Amino acid sequence: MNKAMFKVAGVAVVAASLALTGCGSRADNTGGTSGAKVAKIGVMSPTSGDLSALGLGIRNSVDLAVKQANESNAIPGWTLEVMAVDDQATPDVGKNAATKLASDDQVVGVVGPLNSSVGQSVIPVLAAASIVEVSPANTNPSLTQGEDLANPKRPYANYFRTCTTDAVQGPFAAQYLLESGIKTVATIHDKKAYGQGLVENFTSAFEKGGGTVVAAETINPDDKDFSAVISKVKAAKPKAVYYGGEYPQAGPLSKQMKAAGLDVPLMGGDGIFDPKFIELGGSNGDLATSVGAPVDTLASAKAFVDAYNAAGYADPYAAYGAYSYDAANAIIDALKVSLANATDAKSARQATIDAVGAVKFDGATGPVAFDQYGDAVARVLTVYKVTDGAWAAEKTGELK
Ligand code: ABU
Repeated sequence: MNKAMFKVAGVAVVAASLALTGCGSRADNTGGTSGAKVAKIGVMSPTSGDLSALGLGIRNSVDLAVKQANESNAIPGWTLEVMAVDDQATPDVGKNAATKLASDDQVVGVVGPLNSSVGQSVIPVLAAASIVEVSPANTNPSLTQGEDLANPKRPYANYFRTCTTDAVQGPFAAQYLLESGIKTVATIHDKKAYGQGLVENFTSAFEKGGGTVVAAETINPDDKDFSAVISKVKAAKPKAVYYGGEYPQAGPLSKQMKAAGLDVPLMGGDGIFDPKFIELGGSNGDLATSVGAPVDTLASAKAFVDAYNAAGYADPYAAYGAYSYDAANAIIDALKVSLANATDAKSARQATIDAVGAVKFDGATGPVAFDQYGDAVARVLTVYKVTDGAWAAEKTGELK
């Protein structure tokens, strides 16, 4: 990383202090104002392990938003710092990292995590400390609406997200396949909160639309050999396989499917939308949905993309960078209100939760605001297809 210095402060916890760029004499080495009070925005994502391609983009994008806020003196009298923690895509590690964030009195908000299963263990910890949390990537609907989606009830008032949910993403994929003439699919998921929930949402919409799920199988997230499940699925003769999970399993699964003679597209959700999917075995014709419109084509995201590239981060912003940048800016917008008359960061935590609920601005991904559950009001998705060895956008829109 070029412009941010990350200091190890524990096994899975990294404190980030932002490098100074062009702030003149009033700025100290965090990019903020000398002598100002400090408030920290935590960012939790997997920055090590096989999901780090997504997690590093989340971390860097929050770093960028905070750096820009300091440079513009967005909150007079306050300097913002980033406290980045690595959850390793693991619920227990995330829970410990959340405890570390909550025990730092200067932490007033957290962006993250990536994984819905990590969110399940992190949200209660941050809720107990009255710390606002805005995820750019958790798509499991139960996190905001509870387990009974027919009777939605918000479980935690401190939790928001800038991405849409699998209650939209699963049906969007089902609609795409049905409209493409694919009426029979097999489903496979990894038994995690995201994968299972995505397949459930896909299945009900696919069947409602007249499709048939001819096989429904599961794998374990640490499996490497999928031959047993592939032979069961192949016998059911599906025209596509819909996979709920992430790219570290989906890439090899696609490769092994084709090698076993099951030469049909694998389709997944945002968890497989990364170049790593293709590196790991995904091939031409495979499909993914992901949240939002393609960032590189969005006029609203141009300033973010230009600033991210200019900052020289070593890793791409990836699938959730723009959503992370918007999540951080939602918290920063709220801090303009909650820190205005605060004597210290901790005393502003509850006011920050309240203020995030009221934010409304044009972000990199489009309009940013939250509904009564803490869900994003924006519900745009894109279908991507692997074409000539790279992801290419096929269709962008909202669920009809
Ligand atoms: N939304 C895709 C990957 C993250 C999750 O578990 O929700």
